[in-house]
Amino acid sequence: MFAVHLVVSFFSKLQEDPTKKVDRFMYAMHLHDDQLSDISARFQAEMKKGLSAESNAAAAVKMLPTHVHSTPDGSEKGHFLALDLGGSKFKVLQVKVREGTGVRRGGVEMEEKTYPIPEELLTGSGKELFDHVSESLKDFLHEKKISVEKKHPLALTFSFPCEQSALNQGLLLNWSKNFRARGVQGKDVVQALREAVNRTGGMDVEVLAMVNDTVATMMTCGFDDRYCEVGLIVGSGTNACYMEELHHIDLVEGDEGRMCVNTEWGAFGDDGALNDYITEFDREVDAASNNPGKQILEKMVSGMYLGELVRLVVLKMAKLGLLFEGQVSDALRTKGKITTAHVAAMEEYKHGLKNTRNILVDLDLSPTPDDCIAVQRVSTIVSFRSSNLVAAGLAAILTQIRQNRHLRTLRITVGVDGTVYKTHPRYANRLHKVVQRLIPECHVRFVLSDRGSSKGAALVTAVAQRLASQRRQVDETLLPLRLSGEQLLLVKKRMRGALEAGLKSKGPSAVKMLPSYVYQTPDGTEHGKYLALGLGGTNFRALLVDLKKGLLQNSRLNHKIYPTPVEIMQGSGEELFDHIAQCVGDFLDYMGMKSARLPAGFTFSFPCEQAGIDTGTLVSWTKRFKATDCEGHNVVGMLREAIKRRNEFDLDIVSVVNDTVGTMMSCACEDPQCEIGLIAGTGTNVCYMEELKNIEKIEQEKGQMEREGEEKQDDGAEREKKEEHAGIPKMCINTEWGGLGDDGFLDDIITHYDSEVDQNSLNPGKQRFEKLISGMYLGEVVRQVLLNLTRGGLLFRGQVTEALKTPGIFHTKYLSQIESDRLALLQVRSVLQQLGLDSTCDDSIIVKEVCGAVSHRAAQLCGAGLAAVVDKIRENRGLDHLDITVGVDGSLYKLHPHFSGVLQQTVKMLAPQCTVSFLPSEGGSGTGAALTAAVARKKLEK
Ligand code: 0WK
Ligand code: 0WK
Ligand code: BGC
Ligand code: BGC
Repeated sequence: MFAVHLVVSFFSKLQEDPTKKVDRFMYAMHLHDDQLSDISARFQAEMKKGLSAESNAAAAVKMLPTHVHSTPDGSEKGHFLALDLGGSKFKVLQVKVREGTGVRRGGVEMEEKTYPIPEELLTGSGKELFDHVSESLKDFLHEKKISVEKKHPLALTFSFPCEQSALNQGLLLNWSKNFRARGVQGKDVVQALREAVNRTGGMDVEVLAMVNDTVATMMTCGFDDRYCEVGLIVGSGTNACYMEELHHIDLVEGDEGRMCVNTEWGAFGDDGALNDYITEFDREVDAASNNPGKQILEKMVSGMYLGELVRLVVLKMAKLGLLFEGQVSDALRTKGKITTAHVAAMEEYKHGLKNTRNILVDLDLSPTPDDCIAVQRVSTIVSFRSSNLVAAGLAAILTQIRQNRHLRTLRITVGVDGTVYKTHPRYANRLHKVVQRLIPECHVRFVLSDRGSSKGAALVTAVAQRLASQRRQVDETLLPLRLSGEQLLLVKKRMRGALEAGLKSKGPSAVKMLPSYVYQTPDGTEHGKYLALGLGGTNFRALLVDLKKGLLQNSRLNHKIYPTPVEIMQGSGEELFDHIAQCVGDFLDYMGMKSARLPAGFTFSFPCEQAGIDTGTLVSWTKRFKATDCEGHNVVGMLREAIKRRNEFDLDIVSVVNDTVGTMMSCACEDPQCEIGLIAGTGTNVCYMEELKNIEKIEQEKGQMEREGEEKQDDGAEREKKEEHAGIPKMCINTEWGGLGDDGFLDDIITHYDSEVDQNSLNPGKQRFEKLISGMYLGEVVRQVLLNLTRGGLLFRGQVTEALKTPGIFHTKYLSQIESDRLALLQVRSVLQQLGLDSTCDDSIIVKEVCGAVSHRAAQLCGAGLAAVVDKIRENRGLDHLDITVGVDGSLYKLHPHFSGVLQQTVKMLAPQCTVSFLPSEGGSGTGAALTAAVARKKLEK
């Protein structure tokens, strides 16, 4: 060993350029571009590992979610206190953010004071450290004459790895750099700060946000440059953050938009990923550090370690006689004697060599000029490697962003801070050049954060405040739409009361309870060919049904749907029924059955007063219909006249039923337990089999009832009861529950959004319950809420566009689309785009929430109404428990992603003594109309 040393020193003396000697000695620290690209690729792989839920726990690079979703948009404003803890200086600041007007960005004023942190506090108890922080804060308030009465929002920049589940919370994973205070790791540092502030007392601050210094730096630079989506620190420590796609961050809920991720790249290599690039000097620095094995990349890059690296290299070369003729001083042997500031000084353009000489002399060495050149070269190589490694890391991040956005080229800005980057000569230029070389497809601008990161921290808080106040105002706006269990129970009670009232009086009752003259559900013996005609919410349907005893499933031969033009819906009654007759004529033509005088069942989805199964006097139009000269007229008569007028074919209209009744009948074929028909579509309504004796308003063969009742009194209780009710004469009642509230009974539930919708509807004051539930109105309720939020500046930047003012623009189908879980927010935005509504990510989150609140309420109210019906049937039959099936149809129930589920939950909650099954109708009410016609015919034949 000694011999080698001799040979080496002999040669060195001879002739060599000292830098060459150093380059050879430090060969391992020279990283060529292909090595840097390799490191970059490794780092990107580590990033993906950190982002994925499976591999995050084992990942060295933690990729910590920051809950910062957006960079500043200029609307931030407010006065904030800020603490900047963790860099080389601890600063307390006041930050005043003025709101920008239009495109002009607002302004930021800052007052700051740096407070030294005594060494012992860095390694003492965490409590004392945070007490020092909060006392410094109090001193700052005092010195800057900031009132201690007022509650001050505070932003904390905390430059250490923290696991955050919200903006104002963060568990310290591990200290780094020279911080080692006890009792903080694993704790919520925001809580620790709150407790210290309470201990200090005499000031009222609310810690609204805690951010990493990289995030704060990105936000600071993002205030003036909207391309800034990366934050970089090369200071006493090193780290970077960037805006990642939310759906790539497995550890955070939601797939929409982006979130800033704090990479904590300082730990890259802690799992050995950089072992082939780590030199003996790095191992020495790590071994002597206060966190061996941790922050491997940071120890190759950041200001806390560069000086030490240089010292160890110089020490080794001196020991090998390659410097100072082998002279080694105690100072040179002493840790920390060469600082990063020394390294920077040695590299200065003009005075670098002079500085190097002075520094070495201060280390009790007597360097030759070559020694100085050599040592300066050592510094260059050490800091060069540092900037190269940072460039490799940045290249990985920028590539990730470019790939996320499927771009060939990327224009982006990196916000930077940190003493090494700011003060180390040539460091910044080297970094820029290497980044450009490694990723030429990215146009990268570097912006220095001029006054530290606290502006950014304040902006994060301002954004958090804006989002928090937005959240509060949105909640307030939506509160009237959120119904409590008590309110739903109340609606159930009121519905029950209205059902009872409607059965009694023939007079005006909100819930009309219209007898349908359908006395029984099909018993499977129905047969024959029937024409089923259906005038529903939006279309007219013609259907040919061939009923084969009990076999419903393939009885539907053919059908055709004819859209009903609005001008027909709102024209004259004659035109409407002529239109219907024309459609029937077209259908019979199409079926080649014009000459067959088919028996027909007519489904008429509007309230009709019936005197028998084949007459129905329209009480009032609902939904989009307003044809004249129809209300108060027998719709079967009007259809017959229209057919006569057409004089092309003839029909034997045997029955007219409401679409709820038709739906019940068609489902009862499949499930005899089906005694309720529910429509949740353009309109809403329900019918059910009521006991004749309860339908007081219709004259009934008094005698008939008594007779049947008496006969049966002899066998056992419950089963008996069950059987008993089967024999009790019933009739299907078309409740027309859409009218609940027309008497003001829902005014405490109805919101001003609903009143707007009602006022703008074709039938103001009517169908109030329907207007809270059905598809024709939900979109309008949403539009009213969105208008309200936009006027409040909470949406679409407060711009109330023509589109938003257009009635009916928000078709209910859009609700179903927007609320479907499969639809990413981007697609919500494209739905809004189609409606001419330009929206941001935040906007579409709010729109989705409004749609959810409106449809959720609709389903709950529908559930409350149905709970009243099933409980009435249960009590009718004196049962403790009722099993019953509801036949259901309608686009809202069938197409909306959540409506049916919420409806069923609500019924279960409000009618616990009933087991209610829901049977979506396949055949639609058309088949039901045919069945009703068949039942009616059978009755006539008897
Ligand atoms: C200044 C920022 C601070 C950050 C520091 C990093 O205001 O948040 O921690 O830069 O650089 P350092 O002071 O460690 O060199
Ligand atoms: C299908 C039925 C029809 C009913 C309609 C209601 O066959 O009778 O009127 O559902 O749903 P909408 O078309 O109003 O969504
Ligand atoms: C910390 C990071 C911080 C970086 C720069 C590292 O030691 O782990 O959280 O961003 O230093 O200050
Ligand atoms: C009508 C009902 C119909 C319901 C569903 C309501 O507007 O008044 O008769 O059953 O819509 O279509």
